[in-house]
Amino acid sequence: MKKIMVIGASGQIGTELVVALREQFGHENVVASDVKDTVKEALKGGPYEQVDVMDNEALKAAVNKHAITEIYLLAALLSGTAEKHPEFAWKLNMEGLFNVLNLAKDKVIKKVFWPSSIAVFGPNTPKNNTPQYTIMEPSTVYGISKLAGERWCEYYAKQYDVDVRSIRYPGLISYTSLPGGGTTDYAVDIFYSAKRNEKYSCFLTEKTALPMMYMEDAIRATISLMEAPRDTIKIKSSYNLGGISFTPEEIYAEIKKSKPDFEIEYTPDFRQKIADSWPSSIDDTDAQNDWGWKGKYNLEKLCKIMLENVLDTGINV
Ligand code: AKB
Repeated sequence: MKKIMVIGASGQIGTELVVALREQFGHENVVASDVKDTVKEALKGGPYEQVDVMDNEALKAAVNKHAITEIYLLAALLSGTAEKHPEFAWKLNMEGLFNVLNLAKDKVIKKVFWPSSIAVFGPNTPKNNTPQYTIMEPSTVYGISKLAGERWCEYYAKQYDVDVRSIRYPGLISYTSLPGGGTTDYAVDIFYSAKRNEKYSCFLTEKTALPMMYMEDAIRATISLMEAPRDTIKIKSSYNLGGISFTPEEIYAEIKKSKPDFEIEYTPDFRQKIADSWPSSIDDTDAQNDWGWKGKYNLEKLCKIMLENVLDTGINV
């Protein structure tokens, strides 16, 4: 019997993932969990546990209470925030992972999903169509924690036979829940300004191309990877996932087709350096070949849905 726990359920990915998993596997079989004591409206359709993933005993108690078999671990500090709080970012991103991997090593749970990121790449990585295996050398705290996490995932898979699966997410774009503290967040923020008819002040330059993905694609990729037969998952560290690649100038031009008066200015801040160290586009051939990955959303489709659905008040749920 599958019993899933999503840790970091109140975040941008977690909120939509919980909803999608509950639809697929039954509301009672998906426990949303977060460090927050207030439960978001979108998460109220099933069980909720307030847990700090760094508190190993509390985590174990919640896992035992619900007889959890699979954990999706999404609690993490993203790139921008991690630069401001490097030690805490390292602690949260690594301790949480160890606590969950050890539950799988001890056979308390059967399967783990852990998100990596395009942040594992660095300034010396080939920028275009970045391959699965290449120079890494991340230059951000977040990227360093993600690359270390990937190495540990592979180690636990090979040494302890842990079934851990991972994706290197590009920037994720959605309207139900806001991202927090990432470098790719501009591609979400811009829609709220467009909706409010406000000029958008972009913290990256107009020519900064980054890999991005609409959330529905990311959720589908995540669940497909977790549901794929174990022997098809050849990469135990983390799979490249490409999505679509665009610049602030390109997304602005696409939004302007529906909002001709929309204005933008470019005021790059500390996140420009982070973005400059990341790939512009990603080669995800391995994900396509191993577990049949195929994205559905292009920039035009993504902009249409975002403009139709973002609320000018900010968060939708
Ligand atoms: C960030 O910008 O930090 C994240 C990511 C690419 O992992 N969205």
